[in-house]
Amino acid sequence: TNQACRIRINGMTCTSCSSTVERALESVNGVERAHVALAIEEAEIHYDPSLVSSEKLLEAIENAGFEAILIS
Ligand code: 9UX
Repeated sequence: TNQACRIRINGMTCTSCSSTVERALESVNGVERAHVALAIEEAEIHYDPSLVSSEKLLEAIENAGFEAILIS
């Protein structure tokens, strides 16, 4: 793993929401670790760019039911 990105997540209102997103991200092949901060509505994800792209990470969040916007 040698890449990290930050994603803004809209629609999370409780810790179950943020846990759901975290699990969704960590289940994606190529993701090493994902941290979702509910208070600031952001995720930081470390991943292997040869296996997965930030676009796929956005998709995983959207599929879990939340709006996702790439920050960096
Ligand atoms: Mo918490 Mo989130 O009760 O979709 S799980 S609001």
